[in-house]
Amino acid sequence: MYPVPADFAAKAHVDAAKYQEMYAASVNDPEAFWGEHGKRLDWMQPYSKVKNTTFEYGKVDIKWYEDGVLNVAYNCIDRHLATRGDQTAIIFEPDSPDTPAQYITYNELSDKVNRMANVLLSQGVMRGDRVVIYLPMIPEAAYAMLACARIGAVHSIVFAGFSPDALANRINDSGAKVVITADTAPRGGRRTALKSNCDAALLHCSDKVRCLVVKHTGDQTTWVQGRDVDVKYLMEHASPDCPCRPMNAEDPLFVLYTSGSTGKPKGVVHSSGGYLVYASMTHQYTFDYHEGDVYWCTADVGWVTGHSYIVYGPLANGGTTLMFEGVPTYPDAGRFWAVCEKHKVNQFYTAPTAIRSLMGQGKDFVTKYDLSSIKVLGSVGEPINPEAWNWYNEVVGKGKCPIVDTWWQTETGGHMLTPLPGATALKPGSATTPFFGVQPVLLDSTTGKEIDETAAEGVLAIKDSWPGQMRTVYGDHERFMQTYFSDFKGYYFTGDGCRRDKDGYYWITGRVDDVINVSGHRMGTAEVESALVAHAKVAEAAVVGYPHDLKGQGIYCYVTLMNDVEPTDALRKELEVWVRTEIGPIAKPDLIQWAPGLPKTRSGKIMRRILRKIAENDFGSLGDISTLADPSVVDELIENRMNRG
Ligand code: 6R9
Repeated sequence: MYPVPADFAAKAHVDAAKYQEMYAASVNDPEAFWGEHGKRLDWMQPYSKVKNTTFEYGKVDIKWYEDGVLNVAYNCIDRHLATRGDQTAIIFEPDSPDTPAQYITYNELSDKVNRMANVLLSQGVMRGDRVVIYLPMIPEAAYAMLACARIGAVHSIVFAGFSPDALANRINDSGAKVVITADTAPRGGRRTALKSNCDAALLHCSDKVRCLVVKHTGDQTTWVQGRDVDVKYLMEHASPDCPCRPMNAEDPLFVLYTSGSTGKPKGVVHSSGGYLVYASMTHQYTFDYHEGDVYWCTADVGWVTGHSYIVYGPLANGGTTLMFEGVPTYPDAGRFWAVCEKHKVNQFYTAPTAIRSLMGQGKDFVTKYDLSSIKVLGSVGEPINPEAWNWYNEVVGKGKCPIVDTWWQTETGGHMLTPLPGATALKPGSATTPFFGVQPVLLDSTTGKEIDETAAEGVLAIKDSWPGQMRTVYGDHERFMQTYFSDFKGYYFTGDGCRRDKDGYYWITGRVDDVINVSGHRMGTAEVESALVAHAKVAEAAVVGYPHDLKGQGIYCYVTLMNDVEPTDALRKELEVWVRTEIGPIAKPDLIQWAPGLPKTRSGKIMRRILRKIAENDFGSLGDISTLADPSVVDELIENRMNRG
């Protein structure tokens, strides 16, 4: 246990006693609690109703502040102008340390967002229309998000590391009118050809889709007359005034595609009012953010962490948020710490996978920088192993910065289980206790009953709604109910397994479904499988995760080839490249095992439990294999397993 430093607690927004008091109030009377905290936003028309939610299967319906009217961009920009127009809103740190940083004030942010909003209007984007954003980590990504919010359009960001196919699927599923991209994206000294990826994607989309191009590097790209538009040029000629559209609290702010255990990625829909209340409140309390602090989240805006904790939370709070275009290891493994020193970062938020990879490079990359400005360290995306936690605490935090291990999901909009740095004693590897208004429960996975004992293990579910909760799956409310509310009736099911210790602390044990977590990126094994079977030489494929030192989990593929195909190393390479191009570099298989047969039940269902065990090199405890149609395939798979360490 690491107790809260007394001097930290004294200055924090919330200490242990206040946490207890506020938490009790939040669950005893959510209506009153969230009614009060909803006032942290500026409303054009105040709400009279706070909470109207049901988790009942078949009728799931989630509404917060339902008759309130507001504009998200107004809350992130306009309301700050009178008091902090000249304060830096966004610090932009480019890929190369030799390129000067940009300090974008709230006044400048306002100017850019208004202009970009007018550009979108000029392209025919109307309230409720979807806009796909396929941009690198540059200020224009934030401008584009806020410009959409300003005019009531719904953005859907596609991570710039995704392939043209993945981009096309998302443009088509969301029915976007416009896609915003950049010419090329520098990262780690190399350049990704985003515009040409976009060109390839648009071959599979309606020819009505406009392509707005941010000329970021000035690299040459192809140009389709009548379809492609130079955003910066239009922004220069657009008016710097664009009125904020009054939006209902429940109008969608964005759709973000995320992987599930089955089928294609689903469009997670977030609201305007409840989402912003929750993102801004968690940002303030979890990081103990104070006026004037410089805050840095290293995530990409393509993930939910970038939405809530680079853009919406910090800007709604009138904060200074840092956007980093580069990678942790360029020009060397000291870059994160160089940037922390350079901009005197006060709160630093990253993923365990980054910590693990930097740990391996040695302490010197950290200790040569002055990190005394850092007050709070954060972790997100996957469980943090104690070695990484200790290194983060000792080498980066010098033992004086609380580490907030934040457990949450794309679906939850903001932090759900997390320490509050002035209130919660820490245990390395535990996301500790719930945020205000969150009622976690452990369910018995077979009976579906709540487990009452404090010390217990089960699947993690949430008992009642919170304002940041997703509202639906884009265009498929049935799938929303099926995915999250059907297995355990009356609860929101997270898909994670979890242990609760005798002190009531929560420890996430990992996904209990067919979702894997590779370097903090969430991926459905079904997506990788369908990419593999799309290859002409592949007959069948099964994909599972296995423990990987750096990535947390690696991607292990069992591949059955077509009858006449020879299994060669060249083919293995070909399949790796194939999956990379089908989905994106993050989905590249780590291990491919040729599988003449897969373990199936008599009804033809692949027994993934067995494949997981073999991939984990833990084949001594395969459990009952008697229901297999042909148990002998198992011996063959064990014999030729790829992970032997
Ligand atoms: C924010 C984000 C969600 C899944 C989630 C869980 C894993 C996230 C974690 C964590 C242990 C943490 N996860 N944070 N596991 N400790 N602090 O990552 O969203 O991409 O939707 O992933 O990530 O398995 O269910 P998303």
